[in-house]
Amino acid sequence: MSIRTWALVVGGAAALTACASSPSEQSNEAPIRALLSADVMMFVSFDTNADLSVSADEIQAGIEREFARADANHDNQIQPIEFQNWSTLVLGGSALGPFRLDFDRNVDNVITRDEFVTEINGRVRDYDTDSNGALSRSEFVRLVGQARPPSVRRPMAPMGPGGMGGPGS
Ligand SMILES: [Ca+2]
Ligand SMILES: [Ca+2]
Ligand SMILES: [Ca+2]
Repeated sequence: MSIRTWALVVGGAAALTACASSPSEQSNEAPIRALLSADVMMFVSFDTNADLSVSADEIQAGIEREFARADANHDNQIQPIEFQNWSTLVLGGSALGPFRLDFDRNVDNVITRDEFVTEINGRVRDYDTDSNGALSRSEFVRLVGQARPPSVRRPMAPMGPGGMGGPGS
C-alpha cells in the first residue's frame, strides 16, 4: 500500500471514529476496519529489524528514541511546544492523537519521562490483542465499533509486573 493510500485510510478512520459509539447501526453491514490513531505510524517505525513485528525490545528502544526526539532542550521533560513539534514530526500533526493530555496525566503542562513511558506502554497493551508483548500489523487494524476514543484513557496505574517499564524498572 502506498503512503498516500495509507494516509487516506488514517483520515477515513478519524472521520469514522466520530460515529463509532453506535455499533448497532453497523449491524447489517460488514464490520469496518481501520487504523484508528496516528500512534500506529510511530509504532511501525519502531520495527528496526524490519521483520514486520514490533518486539518488546524494539518498543522500549523506540520509546527512548522518541522521548529524546521530543525533549529538544534536554531537560528530561516535554513542554507543550516540544510536544507540538514532536507530534507534527512523528504523528503527522495533532488532528488524530494521541494528544498532549493523553500523556500529561497530572495536567501540570509538562510530560515527564514516566508519563511518556506509561502512556505509550498503555497503548502497546491496548494494541497487543494476543498479549505476546509484540505488535503485528494486524493488531493495529481495528473494528471501528471497538475503537477506544483517544481522549478516554484508563487511570494511570503503577507499572505492573512484567510491564515494559521505563528505564528505572
Ligand atoms: Ca521487529
Ligand atoms: Ca524539554
Ligand atoms: Ca505531567
